[in-house]
This record gives sequence, C-alpha cells and structure tokens, in this order.
Amino acid sequence: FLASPLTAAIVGCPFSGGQPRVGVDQGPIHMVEAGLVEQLTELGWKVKFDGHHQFEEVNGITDPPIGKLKNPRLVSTVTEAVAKAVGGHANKGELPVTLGGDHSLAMGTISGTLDAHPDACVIWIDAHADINTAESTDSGNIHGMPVSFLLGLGSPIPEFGWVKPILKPERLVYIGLRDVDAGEKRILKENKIKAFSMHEVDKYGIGKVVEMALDHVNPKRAFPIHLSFDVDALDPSVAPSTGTPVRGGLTFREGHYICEAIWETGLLVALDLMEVNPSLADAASVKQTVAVGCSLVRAALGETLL
Ligand code: 6HN
Ligand code: MN
Ligand code: MN
Ligand code: MN
Repeated sequence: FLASPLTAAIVGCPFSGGQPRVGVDQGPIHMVEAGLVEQLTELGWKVKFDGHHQFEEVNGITDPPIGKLKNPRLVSTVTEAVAKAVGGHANKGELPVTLGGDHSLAMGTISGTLDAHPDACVIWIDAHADINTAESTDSGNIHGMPVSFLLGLGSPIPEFGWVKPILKPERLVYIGLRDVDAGEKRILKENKIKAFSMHEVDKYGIGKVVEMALDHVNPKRAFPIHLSFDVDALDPSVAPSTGTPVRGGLTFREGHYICEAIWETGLLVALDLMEVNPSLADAASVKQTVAVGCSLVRAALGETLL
C-alpha cells in the first residue's frame, strides 16, 4: 500500500480542544524537538515534515457547548483539517504519522486513512475506549468520543456533518483497556466490538493478544492497518506525562511489542501517537514520556534491535 521510497509524513497537531488540560498541544513539538524526524531518517525512511499545523481555520470561532459537548466547532474544524492532511499523504502512498495532541484528532486521522484505504482496519491502543456518544458522555470531552463519530453512533450533530460514518465495528479492535465508562461498555456490547483489556493481556500475554486482535480485524492479513496509539495505554510508571493516566497499564515492552508486531505484518498505512502532555509531571517524567513516544513511533516504523 505504500509507495517507494518509503516515506513518512509527520503531521504535527498541537491541539488540546478535545479535553480540558492545557499542555497536550505541546506534545508534538516536544517529540519533534527530541529528534523524531532524524531518528526516522536514520531508520531509512524518507521523512516529510514542514512544521506543525497552525490550525488557522479556527481563528475567530465562538464555540459554546452543544448539549454536553465541549468545544464542538473547534474540534470539528481542526479534525476536518487533519482528515484532509492525513488523507492527502495517504493518497500519495505516504505513511502519515500524526503526533497529538489529544485523541479527538483521531476523528480526522482515521477519516483521512479511510479515504485513501477504504477497507483499512483500526487497531486502537488505549486505557480508554473513546467511544462515548453525545448522549453517553459524562465529561463532554470529545477526546473520549472520536470512535463513536467514526462508527456513526449517537444522534447526528450538524456541526460534525463532515465526518462520514465509514468505520465498521468489525474493522475495529482495542488493546489495553482498563477504564471504560458504563455507557461505553454497553456501546461496545451492542455493536459487538472486540476489545482486549489488560485482563486479557495478563491472561494470554501480549504476543497472543496481538495475534487474536489481528485474527479478528484482519483474518487474512489483507487489509491495511491504521494504528492509533494513546500513550496512556502504557502504565503511568512508563508514560507519566499524560492527561488521563490509569494505573495497571502496558509495560514498556508490551507497548513496543504491539508496534513491532503491527509493523511486521507489512500492512501499516497510518500511525497516531496521542496524548503526550509535557506540562504534566516533573521534568524527568516529561523527558521519559516524550522519549517513549518517539521510541513507539520508531518501533512501529520498523526499528529492530538486531
Ligand atoms: N483519552 N471516558 C472518559 C471520558 O471523558 O469520556 C475518559 C476519556 C479519555 C480519552 O484518553 O483519549
Ligand atoms: Mn486514553
Ligand atoms: Mn472513566
Ligand atoms: Mn484515547
């Protein structure tokens, strides 16, 4: 699915409007400053990066809540721009690497991927399911909702009219869940969406879990893969600088194993690395989280130890 020479397009998204904590917009800036572009070049990729998105589209927007949804027009406008950027790269056979920023951005990244690769499946690595609807959300934070928009669940919101419900429930699988809201559990059941929580990771081991996840979502290993990685899937001891940490997460190796195993399929067409927030926790924790973010991206783009 990728053109040669292998080209990664870094889509830096300094955006925090899908959740209330400032600082997550600095995540992509820190990852690029830590040398991600050079690191991927070193791995043999041609890397395109022409600066972080400025999202001028949102200038002047007034954005009162719609129902419980916070910053709806802001999120919709930004994610639409991201969809165009990611779709543009994907349609050229480049591999978009979107750096967040909060996870509402995935509404855009996955829309862009599916525009170029309509039969792509989504592997969502997260402590959370991010599948609340406008009705089920308690927080009103849209980073807890992108998946429901992509699936077309919940009542349509005119302000999000650009989002096509093009993701099918059987093309989606989760790994790492451990903080799923009651309403989300109902939605997962009703739509028969496969999820491997930390319980399954403990029970079967990460190798088996990734294999089962791929068997579910990509049984013939024929569909392109979009990997959306929320850094809070990792244990807070591994990735402390993130807005909604939940204890009992993936180890450093489990997180990297997932990325390596997806790369090994040869089917990866898009990657998100989300929710790195360099304003949370002390300087050493920030440095560690940013470094882990970069190293997950390298693992997903084929870095091998030997
Ligand atoms: N994330 N389920 C909670 C909510 O507010 O809907 C948490 C969402 C977290 C989202 O980490 O990307
Ligand atoms: Mn999360
Ligand atoms: Mn919760
Ligand atoms: Mn998330």
